[in-house]
Parts: sequence; structure tokens; C-alpha cells
Amino acid sequence: MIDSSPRPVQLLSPDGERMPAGDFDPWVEDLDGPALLALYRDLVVVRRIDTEATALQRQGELGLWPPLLGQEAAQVGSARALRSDDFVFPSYRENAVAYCRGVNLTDIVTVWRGNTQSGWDPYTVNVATPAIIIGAQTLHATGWALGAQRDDVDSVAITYFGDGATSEGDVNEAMVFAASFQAPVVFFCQNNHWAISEPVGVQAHRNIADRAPGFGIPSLRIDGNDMIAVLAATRIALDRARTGGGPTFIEAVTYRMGPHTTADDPTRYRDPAELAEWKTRDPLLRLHRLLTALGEITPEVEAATQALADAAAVELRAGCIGMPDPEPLSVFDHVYATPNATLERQRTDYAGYLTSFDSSEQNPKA
Ligand SMILES: Cc1ncc(C[n+]2csc(CCOP(=O)(O)OP(=O)(O)O)c2C)c(N)n1
Ligand SMILES: [Mg+2]
Repeated sequence: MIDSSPRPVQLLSPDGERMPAGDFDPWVEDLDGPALLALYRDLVVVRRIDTEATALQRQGELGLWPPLLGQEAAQVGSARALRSDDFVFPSYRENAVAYCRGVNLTDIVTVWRGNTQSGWDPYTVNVATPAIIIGAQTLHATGWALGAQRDDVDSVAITYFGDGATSEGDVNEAMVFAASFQAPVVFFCQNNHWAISEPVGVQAHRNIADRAPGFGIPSLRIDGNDMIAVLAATRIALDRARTGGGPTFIEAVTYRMGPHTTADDPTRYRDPAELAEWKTRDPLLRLHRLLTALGEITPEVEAATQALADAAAVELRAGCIGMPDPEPLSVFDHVYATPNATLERQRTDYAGYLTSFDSSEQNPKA
């Protein structure tokens, strides 16, 4: 790959050292020890939620789970920069963003348990439900942003997508519209180096951030495992959007430390040395190192943080396992807004199929 851009902007080195970063620094001046500690707590909790959800899938309680291991700072740093009236359009992997927005832990996993067709009410948390169709959410975000612009409010849309998604027409179309109308939208690309088994070098022969200026959209290429850089960049982009400056593209350079989903085995296509290298850039470790140097980490703080994470895991597990099973025929309920003869026939056929089972076999737990 041709490394055409400067190195990703870094405000916190892997050793936990605060690095001066010119224009970025004023945007994070408020980050004192307690503020950094609050962000660190988020990182620990979301990693614990992710680990617990992965375990739940392995135990047969979830059908699938897309781990975010390694991408915690990119997600928490950007989500914590938002205002509550901003609107998030995520892919399937942004479960840490959902947590930061206040999505209830059980609601995060309902869709992965196959219990609902959609995880939560988007309007209570201003987060759309996860998009599985790669890149589609970038168009939704741009449309929402155009609406905000016409309503003359200063709320901003932010859309999350991966490196692979940048090869999709949807993302490119969204950028054309956003640039043409100067829509208040932030394109937040987590370059986690992989699109399932496809390495980023196949998707992009230049750095992904370099593409946006071709659309007329300024871009920032940042270290996505650096909480402070992510927060600063997102604040810059949000401020630009709020004040009529239009869209910004952020490429957060990070790494998917786990599998693509729990259905994937990355050892079949990934060099273990690559993972080992990225483990040294772990987003949690570096913030922990900075906080230790600042004297914020004490045994009591460690214990309280761990207790918070464990409580989240207990709540998630109980909520997941305790979810009532949906009525099987409800799968037909929200396909069409108006009656549909073909669907009605399918519903009747399926109801007949279900009654062909003995009731004890149909629900062995009953
Ligand atoms: C339109 C479309 N094409 C293909 C897929 C299958 N698919 C699911 S995830 C994925 C890779 C996406 O990679 P990336 O955008 O880098 O996001 P990441 O999973 O790494 O977060 C693909 C091709 C899909 N869901 N939607
Ligand atoms: Mg990717």
C-alpha cells in the first residue's frame, strides 16, 4: 500500500505519554484526570460487555455476535463527543457507541438472540438500529442531516462504517450528496484493517482518508486506539458541521483484534504476528498508563471499575437469558404496513407447520 498521508494523528502514545498535537490540543483542554478516568471506565465496561456477549454466543444464548475488541477507544471517544440531540447511524459493530448513548444492555443483544427484528427504539436514544447492509447507513445519515439543515437546527448526524464499506456505492453516493449540500454529517470510518478476510490493502491503494477531499470533504486520519485523538477529531468534525461547515470524514486507524463475528475464524487468514503487534497498541492499556502517571489509578479505583464492569456483565447475561421467547408468527407482523396476500398465505402455511409439532417438542423448555 502506498502510504501517501502523514502518520495518523496521535495525542496519546502507546506508552501512555501525552503528545502535543497542535490544532487538536485546544479541543481536549478540558480533559483532566477525573474526565479521563470516566472515559477509561467506559472502555473497561464496554470490553466486558463485548466479552460477555461473545461468551453468551459460545454458550448458545446468542445466534451471532460481532466483537468490537480493540475498537473501544474509537467508539467510546467518538460517542462521548456527541450531544444527545445528534443522531447516530451505526453498522452492526458499534455496540460500545450504543452503550454510551444509553441503549439498555438487554436491548443491545435482542437482535443477536433472534428475538426482535430490530434492537431498540431509535428515537429514545437517537441511534438508528444496526445496519447489516454494508454502507447503507451512510445514506440514511446524510438524508437525516439534510433534514436537520432544512429544519434549521444544529444537530449533527454521525455515521459509522468500516474500511470495507468504503468500496460500496452507498458510501460514495452519500459523500457526493453530503458535499453538494454541505450536510451536517460526520463520516466516521473505523479502519480495523479487515473486511472479514479481506485486508484493507486490497480495498484501498491509498489511505482511505485521502479519498474524501476528492469529494470536497475535508478528512482527518487519526490513531483510532488513542482515546484523546478520537475525542478531539470528533469534536472538530461536529463543530464544523454545527456551524455550517458541512461534512467531515474521519479515518480512525484501529484493529479488529477478534474475529469478524463469532462465526469467523481469523487464524485461517491472518498472521498471528500482526495481532501480536496490535496488542501492544491496545487502547485500554495506553489510557491506563496515562492515568497511572497522573496518579488517578489506585487499588480502590481499579476495584470499583472492575465491579462496574462485572455488574454490567451480570445485567447483560440476566437480560439475555431472561428474555421472553417471541411468538413465532410475529415474524410476519412488520414486513408490510398494509395487508399482503402472499404474506398472509405464508403466515397460514407456517402456522399449520407449527401445529404439526407436538407441543412438548415445540418448546422443550416448557
Ligand atoms: C451490501 C453487503 N455486501 C456484503 C455483505 C457481507 N458482509 C458482511 S460484513 C462484510 C465486511 C465489512 O467490512 P468493513 O466494512 O471493513 O467492516 P467491519 O466488519 O470490519 O467492521 C461483508 C462484505 C453485506 N452485509 N452487505
Ligand atoms: Mg473493517
